[in-house]
Amino acid sequence: MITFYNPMHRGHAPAHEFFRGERVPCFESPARVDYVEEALRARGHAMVPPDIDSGPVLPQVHAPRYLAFLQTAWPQWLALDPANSEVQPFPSVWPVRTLRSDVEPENFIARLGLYSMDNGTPLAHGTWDAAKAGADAAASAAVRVAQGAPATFCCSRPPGHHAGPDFMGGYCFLNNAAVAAQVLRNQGAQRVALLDVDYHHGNGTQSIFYDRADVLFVSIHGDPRTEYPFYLGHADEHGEGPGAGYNVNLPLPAGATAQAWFGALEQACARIAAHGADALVVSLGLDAFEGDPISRFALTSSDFSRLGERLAQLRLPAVFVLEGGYAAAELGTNAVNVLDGFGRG
Ligand code: OKP
Ligand code: ZN
Repeated sequence: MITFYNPMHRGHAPAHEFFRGERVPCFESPARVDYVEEALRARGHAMVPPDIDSGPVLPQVHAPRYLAFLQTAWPQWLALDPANSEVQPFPSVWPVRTLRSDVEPENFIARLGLYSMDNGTPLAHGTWDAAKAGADAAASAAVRVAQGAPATFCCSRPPGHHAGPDFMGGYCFLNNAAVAAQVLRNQGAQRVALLDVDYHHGNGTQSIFYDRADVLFVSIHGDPRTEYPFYLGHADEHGEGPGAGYNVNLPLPAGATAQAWFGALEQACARIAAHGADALVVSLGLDAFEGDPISRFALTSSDFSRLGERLAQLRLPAVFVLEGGYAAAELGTNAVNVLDGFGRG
């Protein structure tokens, strides 16, 4: 399977995040993608750099003022104090309910809060370049499928599915899967199905397409009553306006078995088949793995092969986009098991 990698990902390497009130090393590390690249190489998958600029597509899925902030955030942070090159900025105040988000504050940390859903998404000097190259890789993977490739893979970090129309969050900055779906639409697909199998609900992707019927969003994830992102991902979120009926959430309780997970996958596949899509985008998080350090599902490495085989039965051209998965040493095996299962199926 042709794979577009992100040549800039290593520049996004923040040192720590907050976890239970303490600073801990980032779970979302450059090593993750190293393991995936190693498995791709070992199993004979071609890897090429992105060849499409996502610049024209980004404003179709993100607000211009968010893109403007994100692109210049690090230089603005340094302009406050050159010593900030060694300091990670974190938001500390957010415009929840009753507070105004239409006026951009001048204060940098206040703007960072305006454009963030959590304090768990650290920025580093290379964040914009890494996120932009990742979006380019997603756009490239989608164009290749639009041109007739049966399937492509976007091997990139940071992930994207928590990034909403105008905010970052959950280690995500630009929504790569949304970029891929939008590119498929721009290239002539009338209907696209977007399946998110990451353990965490893809709140950003859901919100980007919530009022649209052309992109069906289906997600299998840990119940947000107990799992991140907590404030979205419930089963009663069906879409709105023209998008009513085109959003499907299949939350499962933390601790759900692989059997329950594959039951939800059958429901997802039935809805996707009914959509009459021209193409499929898969937000491929591998954190439903039994060994994931921050998630609580129980898929084994061979279950990921079964997932790929089942998705192949949809008989749709597919763009796979890497999302989460924090058992880094097993991430390559698990990701490529899905891709090879799809290739066999
Ligand atoms: C991203 B993806 C908070 C730690 C929790 C949220 C998990 C983000 C998962 N300080 N971080 O969907 O794999
Ligand atoms: Zn996740």
